[in-house]
Amino acid sequence: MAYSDLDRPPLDGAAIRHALVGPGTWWRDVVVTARTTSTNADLAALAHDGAPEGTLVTTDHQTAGRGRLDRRWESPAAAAITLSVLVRPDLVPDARWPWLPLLVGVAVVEAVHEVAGVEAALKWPNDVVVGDRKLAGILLERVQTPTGAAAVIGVGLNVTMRESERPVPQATSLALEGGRTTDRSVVLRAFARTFEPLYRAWAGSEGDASTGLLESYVRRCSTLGQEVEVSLPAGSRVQGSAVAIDSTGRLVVDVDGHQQALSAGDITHLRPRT
Ligand code: BT5
Repeated sequence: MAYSDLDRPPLDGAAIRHALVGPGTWWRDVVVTARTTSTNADLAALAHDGAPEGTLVTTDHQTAGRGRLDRRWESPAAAAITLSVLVRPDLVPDARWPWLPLLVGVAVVEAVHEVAGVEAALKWPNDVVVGDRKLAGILLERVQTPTGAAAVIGVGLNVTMRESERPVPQATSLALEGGRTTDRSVVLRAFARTFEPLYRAWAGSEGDASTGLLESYVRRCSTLGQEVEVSLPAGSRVQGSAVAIDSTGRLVVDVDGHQQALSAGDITHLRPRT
């Protein structure tokens, strides 16, 4: 490892596994690799081979990270957390699965607040932002496996990324935001600890977000109350004010007094309107 990367030690897989997996915890397995193309792709393959809910895959260097809609997620080696979590929410109706990436966003915001003191917010549906700078991205991929439908939820969180390494000008990292820790293991474990109870409560209520998740999400969502312009895949646009999140995690936009609910899967871009 280069001299300049002394602040980027590799993840200690055994220590993370020891901290997360054990009697009474929800986490079942932790897989840590030095390098891979995409942790989401790796975990989808494990899911096909029967990996249980509660499997977490992470890597020091992700070389072909996926974003939404075939976009890319780029992270310098050992400068980010790139992880994927496998869930099998068998009792949750399909219509409520879109809450999963929103729930993960809440866990990321809480974790970086707790261990790094960075106050992030959620840009609907699931960008984790500090001001208008993107700290983390989340990608949900639904997979059919021999034992039923599952979801692979990926998180890319910039930790020690420097200004000169930003893949896009609006990217930021815990280091750039003055986070009090940039130890990836510490942040990863905080995320895992925060995610577990949120997920258990949501899955245990059959995905009913009104039992707490909706309120937690709304409290951290910076999109609500904004004037927004939303681009849809067919090239059309919706302009209006973002007024609510509905029971399935859709954003409700008031367009000239007429309310329109937008699904995360249906939007290409969302921008504040100037
Ligand atoms: C996302 O997509 O934000 C979801 C990113 C999910 C990445 C994780 S990493 C672990 C797991 N394994 C994977 O293969 N993927 C997941 P989207 O909303 O489409 O945003 C992608 C856009 O964010 C790109 O087009 C860039 O503009 C920008 N971007 C790329 N890398 C970035 C970074 N490191 N920080 C901030 N912005 C970035």
